[in-house]
Amino acid sequence: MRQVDVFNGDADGLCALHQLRLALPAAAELVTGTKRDIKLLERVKAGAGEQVSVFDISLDSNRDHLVRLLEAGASVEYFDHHHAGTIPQHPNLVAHIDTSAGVCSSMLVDHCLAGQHRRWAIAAAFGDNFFASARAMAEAVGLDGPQTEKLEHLGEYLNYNSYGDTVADLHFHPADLYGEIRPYADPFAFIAESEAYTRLAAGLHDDLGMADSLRPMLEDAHCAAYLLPDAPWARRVSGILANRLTNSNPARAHALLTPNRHGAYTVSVRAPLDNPQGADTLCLKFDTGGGRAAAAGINRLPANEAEKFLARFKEHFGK
Ligand SMILES: [Mn+2]
Repeated sequence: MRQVDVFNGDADGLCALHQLRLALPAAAELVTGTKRDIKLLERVKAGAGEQVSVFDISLDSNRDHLVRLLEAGASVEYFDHHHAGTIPQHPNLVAHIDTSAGVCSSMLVDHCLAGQHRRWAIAAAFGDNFFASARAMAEAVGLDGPQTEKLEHLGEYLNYNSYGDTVADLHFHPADLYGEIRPYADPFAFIAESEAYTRLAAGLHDDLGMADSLRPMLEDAHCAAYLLPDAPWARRVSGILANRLTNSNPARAHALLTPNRHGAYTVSVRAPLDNPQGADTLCLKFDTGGGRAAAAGINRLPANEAEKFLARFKEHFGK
């Protein structure tokens, strides 16, 4: 049977797919992109007797094409934790969707596989910045501190590779990065042996070094905003930088603005870790905004709306 695997190019998308294919191998066609390329189902053609598996992209953002595929007779299996809206009722759709805080797509696959490849789900939860979930799973499977820390780094590096304006900004096309992890059932073997792992670790280290000299354009006790330069390193590191700033200043909300190829800004917003609410409602006030309560973004903030955004950001999180 023809199989198409459609996945977000971040740690969660990769690890969700990887777990399922370790358990149920299939020679699949791959459809993926950068973290923000979420309208992936529009690229898929499939019909009767064909199977599409989808990992870690919002159903709501792909609804029309999901319905198109189902009506064409394809079977679709869907794993996701982003805003879904109403889930279409169709006999050919199996939806594993849970938008609860602290649940990522890889944890939904892990649940279906009864924990068969849980270490990859732990890395993914770290990648999505769900530290409490990741640590709880690590404890449950008896990993020690150093092992847990290795999976934390793995999740962060895989996630780091997904940020960019286009796949040209990334160290690896996410489909190629999946090819690198695919031979490894054991994430610790991937960490020890893979050159891809070493390259991502070095890349993140270099990009964070470049970010060291950044100073906030807005900063108080409740929020801070940074403007990044128009450079591939800045587009790659923005998401990781946002997570790191959030983890080291848990009472503060953060916003990062990075110039993109549309002459606009790509915006990453993180709600305070201590009260992870409201990032999505702020971003949804802007045309291309979306995301989750704790972490959201705006894909194309027109340059002339930057000031308006900063004012709204300050107002939204400033008390
Ligand atoms: Mn995710």
